[in-house]
Amino acid sequence: FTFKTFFAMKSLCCVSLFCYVTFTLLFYEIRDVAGILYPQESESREVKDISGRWRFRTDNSSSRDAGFTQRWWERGLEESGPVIDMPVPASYNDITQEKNIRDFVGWVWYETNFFLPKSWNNANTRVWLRVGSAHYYSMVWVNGVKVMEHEGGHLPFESDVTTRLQYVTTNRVTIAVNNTLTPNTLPPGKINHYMGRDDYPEGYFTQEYQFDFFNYAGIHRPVKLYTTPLVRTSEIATTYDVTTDHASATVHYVINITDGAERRRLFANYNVTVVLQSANGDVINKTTGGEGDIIVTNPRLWWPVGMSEDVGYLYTLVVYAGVFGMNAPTNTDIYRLKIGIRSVSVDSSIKINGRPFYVIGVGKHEDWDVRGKGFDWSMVVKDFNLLDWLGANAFRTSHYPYAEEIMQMCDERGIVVVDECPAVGMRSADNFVNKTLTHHLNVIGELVTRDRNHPSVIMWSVANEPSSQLPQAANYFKTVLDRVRELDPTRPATFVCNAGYDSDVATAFVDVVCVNKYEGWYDDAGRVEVIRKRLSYFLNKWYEKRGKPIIHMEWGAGVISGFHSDPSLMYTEEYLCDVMREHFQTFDSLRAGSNPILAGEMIWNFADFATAQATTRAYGNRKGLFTRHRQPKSPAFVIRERYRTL
Ligand code: BDP
Repeated sequence: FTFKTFFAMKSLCCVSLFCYVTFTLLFYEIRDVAGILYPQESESREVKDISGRWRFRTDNSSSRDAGFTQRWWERGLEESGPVIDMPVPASYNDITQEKNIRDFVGWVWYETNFFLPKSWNNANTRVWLRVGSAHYYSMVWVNGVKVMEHEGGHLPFESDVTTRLQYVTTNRVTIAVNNTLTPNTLPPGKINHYMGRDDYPEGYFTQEYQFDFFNYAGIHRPVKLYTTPLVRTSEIATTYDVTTDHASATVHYVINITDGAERRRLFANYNVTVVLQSANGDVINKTTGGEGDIIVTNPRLWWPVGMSEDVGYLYTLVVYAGVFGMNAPTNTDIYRLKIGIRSVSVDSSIKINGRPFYVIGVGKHEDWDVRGKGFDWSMVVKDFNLLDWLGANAFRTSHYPYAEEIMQMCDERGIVVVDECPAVGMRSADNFVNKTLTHHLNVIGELVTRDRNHPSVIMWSVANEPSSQLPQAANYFKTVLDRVRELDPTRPATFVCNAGYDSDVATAFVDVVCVNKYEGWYDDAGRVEVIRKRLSYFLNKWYEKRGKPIIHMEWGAGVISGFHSDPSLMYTEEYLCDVMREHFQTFDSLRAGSNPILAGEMIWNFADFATAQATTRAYGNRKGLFTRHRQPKSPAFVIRERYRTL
């Protein structure tokens, strides 16, 4: 199945009224998902980052509801109890010396104050409050008035707070965040109560989850205020057609213009001009209207690392939106979207711009010491430098959507992304129910609308290691994968599977089979001599079953930096080097030849990361090529040698 762009399909179908109507409906459906453009400054927009040192308190009441019964949002947080300093963005868990805060489950309260420039106080300006992400359920008040609620971590949410703001005095924003995971959240979890147990302290409970990373919580990404004119560009969706000889490309775009009452699609009243600029600002082409095509002759295509000398080339789509008749510059909203022109397709292999692309990458985490999952430019740039050092061309946003700034860097640096939903640890039947499904579909809507314009994203992953052998998983994943393709018919979609090739029922609906298997670790621990044969058998079985290209998404072994042994032993640096060499033999035999079945390899993991405490985890998961402090273990050099050669 080739992923021709939806727009190409639409024009092909013009001759048939039926098809035209069908695809037009789909076309409009794209608009119905509220996407959030990344806040950026322009001649019409200002951004004010209010992250920094906030006031913070955990709600230690036994039912964790004191904040609500005592209405903590109505006054300064200091007036209702003690507060401590808490950085934003950061997970709160590792900031203090308190075990209670590290392992806290329930509502925590954040608060800060800010002044606004008087220039923002005018009839043509709307002010938005935007939280980059908070884990997991959030409620937000401005000056004591509730302005929004959001379910789910890892994705942004925002609200028009124009009418809630004050210009003569300071403003107060209060954010309550709850990290509780239930069978129907993504990721799922459950609370275990020890009621009636005389051998546990009274009221004792624990949060359990079945994913392998620490459940960091708090406000993880920046909190920003930004302005727009009353009439603004609220969404942009772009897709591309590239001719096979690369001589020409078409950028298809759909723009949502929203007025002060949040009405959409009123293009007749608005004046929309769209200009495509080269990276150095030259005008390539321009057009008008809320939807349309821009032709680019001799386009500079977006290429990932290793496929061209010209990596990560980005054009800028400048969108001017104003109201007819009052088109003075002050009334015109200006938004600049960076785009990369490229096509993605899947037949017997994954193709970028029609050429086969072999994934050499890593599984990652947003995980750093002290700040947990809190966004931090130093760590982000360091990680990109390490990816470059390794020669990797890809990573998966295992196991949740990463910060938008990370996605932007992937676009610029030509790093391909498999963009993943936070559906990890769906291991029990009560995770596959309608309540979860509804939330899953919402999350997908938010993820796709947030990330659809990133050229680096070449595939959506809707889950990691669900129990896809359960009968109900078939319909569940068919529904979820259909939804992704409905929202974005231009990219392949998958989930990452660790069910047996003989028992899985859901990979029938994926475009690329993505599997996790730890030969020499969870399977045949310590027996590197069987890896080659077993791995090859396993991957061939998958190919026999589905006949689709395969990415080996997770493989690896735990290594404690500084442990050595010859012959190698599990947990030593030498052991992972041995495991790697055996894997490479099999990978090479399956990615070459007349019928290559392997489309890529991603080692688990880029760096050591924090997990829940467990007897199998010695100070976190140690499968990193790098330590948690980003220093290379010797296997990192083996991967570097391979990736740089490939
Ligand atoms: C895989 C999971 C990943 C774990 C890894 C491991 O997808 O999240 O961290 O195993 O055990 O099953 O290291």
